[in-house]
Amino acid sequence: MAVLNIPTQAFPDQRPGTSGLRKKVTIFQQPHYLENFVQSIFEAIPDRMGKTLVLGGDGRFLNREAIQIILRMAAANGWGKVMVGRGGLFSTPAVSAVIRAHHAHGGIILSASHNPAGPDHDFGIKYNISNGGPAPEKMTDAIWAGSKNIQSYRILDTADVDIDHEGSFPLGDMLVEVCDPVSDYAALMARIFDFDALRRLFAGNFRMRFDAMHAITGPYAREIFENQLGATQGTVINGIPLTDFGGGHPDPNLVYAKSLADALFAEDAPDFGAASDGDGDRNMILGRRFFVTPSDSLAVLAANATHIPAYQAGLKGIARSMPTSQAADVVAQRLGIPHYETPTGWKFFGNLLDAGKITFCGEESFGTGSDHVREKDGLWAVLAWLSIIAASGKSVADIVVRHWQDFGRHYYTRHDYENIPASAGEEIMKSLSAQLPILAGQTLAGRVVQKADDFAYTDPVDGSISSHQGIRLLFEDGARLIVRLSGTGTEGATVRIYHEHLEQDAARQQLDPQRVLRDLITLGKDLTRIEQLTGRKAPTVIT
Ligand code: VG1
Ligand code: CO
Repeated sequence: MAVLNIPTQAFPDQRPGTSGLRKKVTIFQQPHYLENFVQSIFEAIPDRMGKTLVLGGDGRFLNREAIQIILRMAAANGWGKVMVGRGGLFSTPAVSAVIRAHHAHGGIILSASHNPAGPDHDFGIKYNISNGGPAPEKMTDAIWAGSKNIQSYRILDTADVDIDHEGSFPLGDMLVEVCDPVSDYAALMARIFDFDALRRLFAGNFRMRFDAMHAITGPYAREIFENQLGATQGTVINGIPLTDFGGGHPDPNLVYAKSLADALFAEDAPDFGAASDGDGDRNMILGRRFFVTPSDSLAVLAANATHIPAYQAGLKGIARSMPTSQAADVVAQRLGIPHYETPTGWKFFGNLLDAGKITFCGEESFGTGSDHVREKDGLWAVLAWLSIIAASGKSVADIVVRHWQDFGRHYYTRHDYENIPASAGEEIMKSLSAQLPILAGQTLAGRVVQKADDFAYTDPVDGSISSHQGIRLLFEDGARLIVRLSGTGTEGATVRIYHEHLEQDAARQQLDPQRVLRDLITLGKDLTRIEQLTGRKAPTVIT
C-alpha cells in the first residue's frame, strides 16, 4: 500500500466558522476540496504521530465517502489508530465522550449540525482536541493559514474498508477500530444520572415524545430512553438516521420541529417533549402546552442541579454565551458561584471547563451542557430535565413558572434574517459599529442606553482575546439588544437580533414574549435598517 503525495491547489474559502468548515455539498465535491482541508487539519497537529483519532459524523449525505478518504489520509499522515463509529456514525457529544474516555489525541466530526442535508444542501467538518472540545481559535486559524498554502496532501493508495462491522484491522501502518457509536456515551449518561429514578418515572404513567428528526440521535435515544429506561416503544419518533434527514431541517425549535410542538400543545399531549439537531448537540425542551426557552433551560437546570447525582455537591460556576439571556447569571449570584460571559460557540467554554471554573454552560441557540464532555449535549439536557421532573414530581410548566417567580423572568426572543446578501450583512454591522459612540446615554425604546459596544472577550485562563463578537446595547433597566452575524451559514449572510427584558412582577410573567419585547424588536429593525437594506419585512425564523 503506497502513500501517494497528491499535488493540489489551495482553495481560498476554507476558513472555519463558529463550528468548523461548513459549505454546500457541491463545494465539498470539488476535486481535492475535502482532502485539502483534512491535510490542513493534520498539519496543524504536528504531534499526531502514533496517536489515536476518533472519527464519525451525523450520517448526512457524503458522510460515508468522507470517512473513507479521511481513514486513508490518516493512515498516510502518521496516526497510530482511528476509532471510527460503526457506519461512520457518531453524534458530536459522543465524539467528545469517546475522545475523553479513550484518551485520544483528537477527533474529526463530519456534520453541518442543524443545516439540512442532501446533495443540494450542506456538509461540514470540524476538529476536536484532546479535551474533547472544539479546536480553539488559535488552532482553527492555523488550519485556515495552512489551507491557503497547501501544495499537496498524503493519502494511502488502497480500496474502501468495511466500516459497518465492529472490529479492528490494519490500514497501512495504522489500526482502524470500528466501534459501537452508542455504548461509551450511554455508559457515561448512566454514571451521571440516577437511571433507577428515571426508570421509576417511566414505569409510572409519565409520557414523553422525543423527535430525533431523522438525524443522529435516533440510535442514542432509542437505546437510552426505550431500552435502558423503559420508555414505551415509539417514544422516539423519526429515529432512523437518513442521509437527507428525511428532507427536513433538523433544527430543534418551534419552526422546524413544528410537528413535535403541535403534539405537545394538543389535547392529549404527552407530559414531556424534546428534540435534537442533526449532530445531537442541541436540545429543545417542551412540557405539556409549554415551551422552555434555552436560556431559561440553562438557568432552571443550574438552580436544580443538585437533584442529579453527578452534581450533588453543587456547581463550580456557570457560563453562557454573550447573546444568551442573563437568567443563568441570576441563579449563579443566588448560589454564590461565579458566572462567565463568552463569545458565541462552544469552543469558548473549553478553557473554563478544563480549569474547573464552571460546571454548566449554555447558549440561547438550544445548547446546554456540563463538564462531562466538551460539547453541548442534547440528550444530556433531556436526561437532566427528566431527573428534575422525577425528583420534584412537578410538571415542566410548574418548574419554570416557579423559577420565574423566584428569580424573575427574562423575556427573550431571537429574530434571524437568513440568507440576506453578504454585502447587506456587512453594511449592517459596519453602520452599527459607527453608531456605537453616540448611542450611550440616549433613550431608545423607552429605556436609557447604559453602554453600547462591540463585544470582546479575554479568556480568563489563557489570556487570548476575541474581538468583534457582536454589537451590544445594554440598557439601564437590564434589558439588552444584541446584533451579530452568524458564523455557521453556507449562503449569503444571516443577521441575528437578540432581545431581552427582565420582568420581576409575577403578575406580568405569563405574557407573549413577542408582545413584551415589541419596543426592542422595533428598535432592532430600525437600528439595523434591515428592511431598507434587504427588503425583508419580517425575520425568517423567530425563536
Ligand atoms: C450558531 C449558534 C451558536 C452555536 C453554533 C453551533 O452559531 O448561534 O450558539 O454554537 O451555531 O451550533 P452562529 O454563528 O450561526 O450564530 V451547532 O449545533 O450548529 O454545532
Ligand atoms: Co449541532
